[in-house]
Amino acid sequence: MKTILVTGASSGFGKATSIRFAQKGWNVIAWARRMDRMRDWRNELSTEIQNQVFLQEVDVRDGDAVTAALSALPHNFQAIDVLVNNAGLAAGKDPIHEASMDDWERMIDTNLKGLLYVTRAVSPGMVTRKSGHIINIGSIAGKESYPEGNVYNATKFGVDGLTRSMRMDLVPHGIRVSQLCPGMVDTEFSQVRFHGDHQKAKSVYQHMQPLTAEDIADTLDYMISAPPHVNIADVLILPSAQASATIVHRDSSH
Ligand code: NDP
Ligand code: 8X3
Repeated sequence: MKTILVTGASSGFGKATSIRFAQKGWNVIAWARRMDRMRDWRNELSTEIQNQVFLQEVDVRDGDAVTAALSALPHNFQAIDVLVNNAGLAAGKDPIHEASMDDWERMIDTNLKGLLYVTRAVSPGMVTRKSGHIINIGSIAGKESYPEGNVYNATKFGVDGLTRSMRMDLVPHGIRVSQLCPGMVDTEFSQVRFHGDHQKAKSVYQHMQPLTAEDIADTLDYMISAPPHVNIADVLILPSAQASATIVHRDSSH
């Protein structure tokens, strides 16, 4: 049985991907800070599938907690075949001269340092086993900057650069490293970005059809299911109404 570790599994892409792989018969290790949210979706699975899902309360910004969580895995969850580095956020959307430094710290600590801590802890086992697949969740924000994207852009450009270098480091060890870069997807992302301002969050997707978390789970499934000699290295996925980070066709019929 294969094992996947998904970070940021309490919501959005991470939740949809964890459910998808549990339903496909994989062992799923699901990490997030909100255990109640992960228990909620696990409880909705059939009893048999529930046993394939191992939940752990982990803040990826805490390197010691990451290492401790891996050490606490039951024997049958220890050989991780696939790591999806998904935990992340945008905090704020403000011009550089006005933005909050607390927001900056949260984004840098989660999107970059958290991804690094998890990768550093999981990849040695993959090297020993000479197999594995690491998928980093980047963003269109890591391909193009946009006004007021500043530090979020910087973290996702960082993920893009890291993905390429990680691929070089791990290619001799039979490990695939890929990146999935979505455009607009309707999850809790915008609520988090706008600090719980539901109106602002809603306006992001007004009069257009965004992607769903299930669209992202589909794409991850496709990337992970490719034959072992195929590495789908870098995917940019956009809603059909989005042409770039800043060009979105809005139509009042939506
Ligand atoms: P959600 O806000 O719905 O989910 C984010 C997940 O990340 C939650 O499960 C949250 O769990 C987890 N998370 C945040 N901080 C931490 C932390 N310190 N430790 C552990 N887990 C954490 O957003 P999405 O599903 O949309 O976002 C997932 C990823 O996709 C992010 O990296 C985001 O940047 C990226 N992305 C999103 C896009 C979008 O339009 N939605 C587009 C492109 C990329 P908890 O709070 O319980 O810890
Ligand atoms: C999330 C998509 O365009 O808000 O990464 O940066 S965007």
